[in-house]
Amino acid sequence: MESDASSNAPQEIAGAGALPPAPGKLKLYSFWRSSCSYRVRIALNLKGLEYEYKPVNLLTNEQSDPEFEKLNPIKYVPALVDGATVIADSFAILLYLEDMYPQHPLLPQDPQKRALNIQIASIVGSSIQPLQNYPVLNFIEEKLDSNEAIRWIQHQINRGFTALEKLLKGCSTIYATGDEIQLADVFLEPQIYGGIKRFGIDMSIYPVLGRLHEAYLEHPAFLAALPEKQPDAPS
Ligand SMILES: N[C@@H](CCC(=O)N[C@@H](CS)C(=O)NCC(=O)O)C(=O)O
Repeated sequence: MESDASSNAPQEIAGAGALPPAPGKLKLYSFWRSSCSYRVRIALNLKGLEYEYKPVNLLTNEQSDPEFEKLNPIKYVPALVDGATVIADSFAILLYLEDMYPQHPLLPQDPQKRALNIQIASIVGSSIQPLQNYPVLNFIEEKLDSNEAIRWIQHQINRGFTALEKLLKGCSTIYATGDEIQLADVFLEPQIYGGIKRFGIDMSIYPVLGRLHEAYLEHPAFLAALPEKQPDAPS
């Protein structure tokens, strides 16, 4: 990990807020292939916010670097530093960005639509992604083998995608909950993209999700956030 976390992370860091404001460019601690980091990159792009990319290599365990642990005690990417404010966890970061930088709102005012956005975000963020995270995979690989690990992930993703497809049945808008990109989309695309590219998920059985995926791949905010376009992606 590039180590300027210490200079940007005051000693009392304990989460968002509290510290005196210090102007500065946003810094995103990210790993190119991390779907949680990908969510935040999309939102930063949508909101037109410039940021400095701080790579954290999960394959060499840089998330366990004590300097990074000061930013996120649970040792996951992403983490965002905004002046003296440090926030980790993609959901918390997205809500913070929504409050601080309201341009291109991600959460609709309409209560039903807002709840649907949060439900979709939650399915991806709580009921799919944590089940495919490295500690889970490594555990299954160690106890069983890598084939079982991939079968486990595919099962969990298919279970989640089946629910999402039902939830979005009849969706006729450009994006998941309307003709503007909203929170649901920011969660959906990194999960769909990783499902296809890393875990070989067959999207032909998810026509709505498949159509949304194509729409996302035409949007500049999503294109610029693609894993392979990040500075730490292998060339
Ligand atoms: N709820 C957290 C989850 C973060 C998370 O699981 N990050 C993964 C990458 S997508 C990670 O850092 N994994 C490293 C590890 O498991 O050691 C969020 O949304 O930010």
